[in-house]
Amino acid sequence: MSSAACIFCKIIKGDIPSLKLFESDKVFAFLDIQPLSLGHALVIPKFHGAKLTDIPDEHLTEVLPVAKKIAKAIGAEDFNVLQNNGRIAHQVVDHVHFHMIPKPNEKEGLTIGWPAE
Ligand code: DGP
Repeated sequence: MSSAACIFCKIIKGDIPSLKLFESDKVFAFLDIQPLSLGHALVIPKFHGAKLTDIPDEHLTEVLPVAKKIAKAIGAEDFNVLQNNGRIAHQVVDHVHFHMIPKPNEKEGLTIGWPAE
C-alpha cells in the first residue's frame, strides 16, 4: 500500500531521487537530506502509514535489522535510532521512518566506509 501524495512513497518508487543504501521487498533505506551527522540514514517500511501504530507487524520486522546493518557497515559505534510519531513528537514526514544517526567519536571523528552494493 502506498500513497500518491507521500514524499517517501515517491522515493521508494524512484520518482524522487535519493541516495539509496538498502532495498528489499519490505524495507527501503536512504540518506537523510538534512543530516544531523555524516551518515544520517532513514530506514522505512515500504508499507505506507503515518505512525508506527498504522504499520502491520510483518512490515516492521526487518526495519531494525537494517538499521543495525547500516550502522555496522559504516563503522558507526555510537549512534541514535529515533522514530517520531505526530507533530508534538516532531514528526514532519507522515510515512513511518527510523532515523539512524551516527555520533562521531570525539577523538577520531567518524570514518565512513560505505559497503559496495
Ligand atoms: P521527522 O522529523 O522524523 O519526520 O524527519 C523527517 C526527515 O526526513 C528529516 O530529517 C528530513 C528528511 N527528509 C524530508 N524530505 C526528504 C527528501 O525528500 N529526501 C530525503 N532524503 N530526506 C528527506
